[in-house]
Amino acid sequence: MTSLVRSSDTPTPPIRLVHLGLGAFHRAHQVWYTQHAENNPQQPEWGYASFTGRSPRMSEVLSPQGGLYTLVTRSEDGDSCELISSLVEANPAHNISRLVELVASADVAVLTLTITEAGYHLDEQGHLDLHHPQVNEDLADLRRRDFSALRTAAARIVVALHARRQQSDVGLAVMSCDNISANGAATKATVLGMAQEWDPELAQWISGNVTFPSTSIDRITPATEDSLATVVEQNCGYRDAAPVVTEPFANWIIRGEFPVGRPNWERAGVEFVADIEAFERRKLWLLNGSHSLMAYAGRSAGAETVAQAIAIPEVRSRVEEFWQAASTFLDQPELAVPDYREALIQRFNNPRIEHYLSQIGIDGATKLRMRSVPVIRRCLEAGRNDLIPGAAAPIQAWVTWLLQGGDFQDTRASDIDVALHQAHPVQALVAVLDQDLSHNPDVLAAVSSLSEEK
Ligand code: CS2
Repeated sequence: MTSLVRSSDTPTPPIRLVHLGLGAFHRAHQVWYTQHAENNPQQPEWGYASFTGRSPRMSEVLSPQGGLYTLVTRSEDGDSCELISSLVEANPAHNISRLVELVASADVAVLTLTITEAGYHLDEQGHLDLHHPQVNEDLADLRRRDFSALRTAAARIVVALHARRQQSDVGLAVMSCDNISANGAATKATVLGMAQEWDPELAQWISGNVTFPSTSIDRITPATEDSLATVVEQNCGYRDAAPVVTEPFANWIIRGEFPVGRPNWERAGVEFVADIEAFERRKLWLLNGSHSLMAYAGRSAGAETVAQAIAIPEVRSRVEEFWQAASTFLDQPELAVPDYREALIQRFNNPRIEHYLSQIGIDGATKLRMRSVPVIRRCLEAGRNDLIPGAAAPIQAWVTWLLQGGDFQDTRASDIDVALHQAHPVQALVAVLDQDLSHNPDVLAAVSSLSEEK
């Protein structure tokens, strides 16, 4: 059987988009949307050069295929396969000189990011965390002008923008596609925070030339399993070393400016809106919040996947309780929350998407701060303390999981470890998420209700 390679017949667009965080989600979402946005698929105009996260594996596997891969869209009824060709270069994260070279070019119009919630290194106030060791190490490297081993996305972007200013002196859109509320503002905070510390003049140039659009992004995309290659072989008759599986549903909402152009993403169904916050909250709270809740409550009840978790009546009713609290603060009619909730249940129920709870459970300390803490805050502001048990359900499930000795993979693992060994671990764990809430008796009661203090 032949292997997948990019031949001279394959439409190959010029590189005009750069991405940090080349994982399955990027390939099922931004690259797929970009391919579908082309006016003439035979002469595509927008190609992606993307950089991996920490592991270089994806660039090793995709490079021999010239960036080509198969997207398998998996519905309850079956699979459909599509060859994606809009990714034209797959680089390892450590190839910083290539990143700088690409971003310095005026041909590149947009830099997109999926660097995970923890990759922004923001503190509770939403500023760049200057106490974080990696931020400090990067600042030291920037000051001695050694750019070869920069660790944080912020420092890499700042160095690339520095080169763009020198070489092209034209603007750029830097657009987060991570599950963070106000992700445009978060990106601006991390990039400008780093630039300000290193080179205030560059920070000023960035403020005047670079935009940070906000997005709400959605497509459930589990980690690829080995068996997917066989599905592709059977359906397409070639061997693909890097296929991706995703659900039929896809959504992308954007607010912001693109100073030097962008693909015609509307053509592929992207919505451009003037006000994005409510849409962001709907997605982050209802989908991601309940995902995190299931990641811990589901595993405590013996489930391994989302479909298994939502089928357990106690887990489902905790999800409904959380949604009830969150929906109270999502009352604009255009959000159509009842329909959205119903559609979520169907998406979660898709038995052919094996979305592992352990994958969703990674980095809970950062995710819950964005998915559950804001709902609790809304309850407190509105004096609706009766809703706190629902709003805090994801945190309660996380605390219970940790106190039961459940495993965890978290960039804040050392903070969690310290909290678990305190005299009052429940309170200490809540403090890992939010100091203020850890002093609130209603929140502590809600979080402790089923978890046992050691
Ligand atoms: C999930 C998300 O892993 C997680 O934290 O909640 O990746 C989720 O599947 C996507 O945001 C869906 O769009």
